[in-house]
Amino acid sequence: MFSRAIVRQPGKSLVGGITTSGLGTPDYELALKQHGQYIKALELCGLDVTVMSADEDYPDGLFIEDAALVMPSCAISTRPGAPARRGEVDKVAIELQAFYEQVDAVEAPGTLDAGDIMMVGQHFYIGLSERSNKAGAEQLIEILKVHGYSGSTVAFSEALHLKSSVSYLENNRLVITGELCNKAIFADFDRIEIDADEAYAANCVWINDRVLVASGYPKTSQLITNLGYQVIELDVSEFRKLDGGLSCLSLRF
Ligand code: CIR
Repeated sequence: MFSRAIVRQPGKSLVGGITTSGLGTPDYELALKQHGQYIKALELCGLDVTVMSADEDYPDGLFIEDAALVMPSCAISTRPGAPARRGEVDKVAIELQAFYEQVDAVEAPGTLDAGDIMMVGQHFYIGLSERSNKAGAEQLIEILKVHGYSGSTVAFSEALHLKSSVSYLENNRLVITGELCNKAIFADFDRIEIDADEAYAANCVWINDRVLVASGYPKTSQLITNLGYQVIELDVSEFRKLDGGLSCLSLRF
């Protein structure tokens, strides 16, 4: 169960965020509104939400998930793969110091975006992507071991982050799409496979037996509802324009 979340407000500079989507420039006012609805959904799931103010120097700073890995007993600052995002981690680490005695950190030459890290109980799957390299994953695994956790790597190429294409719903269940469906490392999970036309919705978020799902993906929403979860649909159109999804918008612990 999670009890807390940290989010970071979008700044006006989000219009200059990194993107490959080709979906156009995000609308700041609409992004703020969608972000507010996201916070309300986290609260509905029972979380105490800390809202960090926007930092205009970092257009992608609202995608706070990438800046740190948080779990019950420790927190780890990442070293984002995109140089323009590297400075995001400092203020997030300061915020985390309110909740953790110590915040560990991934260092150069390692790079790691926490959107590439999926927690399954005591084990962490770490995506090797354009953003997260082997050195970053190896450092993370060493830090995790100290805290009693384990980690393994998964190479992929089709998506920005590992969790763009796979989400853990607890109970040994994965929502999964694309090339990850064929990875042996995920073969023993019960898998909800998402068709290519709804691939974006594979990034969903389990929080205390509710699941946040992007609105506009009815097949995915129905599949997850059929398994007994309470689905909360949220419009994240403005974040999608920057290749971001639901999980990227918060740290949950
Ligand atoms: C980026 O390219 O870094 C941002 N525009 C999107 C980050 C999305 N984060 C995530 O999937 N965890």
